[in-house]
Amino acid sequence: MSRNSRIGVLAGAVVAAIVAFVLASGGSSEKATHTSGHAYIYVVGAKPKGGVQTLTYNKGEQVVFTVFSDVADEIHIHGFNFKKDVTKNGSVTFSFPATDQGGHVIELEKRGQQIANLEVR
Ligand SMILES: [Cu+2]
Repeated sequence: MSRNSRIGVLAGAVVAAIVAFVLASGGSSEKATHTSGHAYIYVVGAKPKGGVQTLTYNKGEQVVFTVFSDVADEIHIHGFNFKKDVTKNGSVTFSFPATDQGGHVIELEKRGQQIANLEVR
């Protein structure tokens, strides 16, 4: 085997490994779940990137999440009934204690588009 073809085989193996890693980590259709800590929601084309993810917190923890949005709207957290405006290509951060157990829809209020689910358990 020449030196160049050996390099070619090696490069091919590296590419195959990267493809396998990407498929294993992000290729499934399973919805993302975030547990505790600071969560990030990306709204692209007025839809949540990667689907509606569930943000899970234990009761008494601090809920912290940031929404980045490519459309102007109002972010509404049902149950807690917190609302904040977000500008086009802007972001808004919420931080509050997880006092109410259960599932709470987070949505783009004007569009009626759910962007995440807040689960307090
Ligand atoms: Cu709402």
